[in-house]
Amino acid sequence: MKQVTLVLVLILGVVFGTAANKPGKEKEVKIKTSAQCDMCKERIEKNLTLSKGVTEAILNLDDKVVTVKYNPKRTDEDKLRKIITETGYDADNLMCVQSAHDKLPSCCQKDAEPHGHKN
Ligand SMILES: [Cu+2]
Repeated sequence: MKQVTLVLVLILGVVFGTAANKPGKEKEVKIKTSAQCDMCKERIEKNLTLSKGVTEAILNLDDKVVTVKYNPKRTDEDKLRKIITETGYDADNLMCVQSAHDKLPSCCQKDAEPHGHKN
């Protein structure tokens, strides 16, 4: 009986272990930002793409939502949001890092009039 249990545990371990280790298991997250224009879009996408574990970042200026594809083993949603706030933008309910925000061109700051982008 003991042996049967042991074998079962081993089989379960192999099954779950393989499922968890599937290569290329990418995750996707949508994060709302305070981007204003194409320069913001580029800035945010670049900083995200250059960070560890991110394979793709695409910001949609219509709804200011950036869609990030990432490797969950190398990064996580909180880190991604932190990168955005450190770039000077809000990320979901996280406020931007004020000093980073103040360094942005005035047209990119949050109180700027909407500009440069046509729907
Ligand atoms: Cu901008």
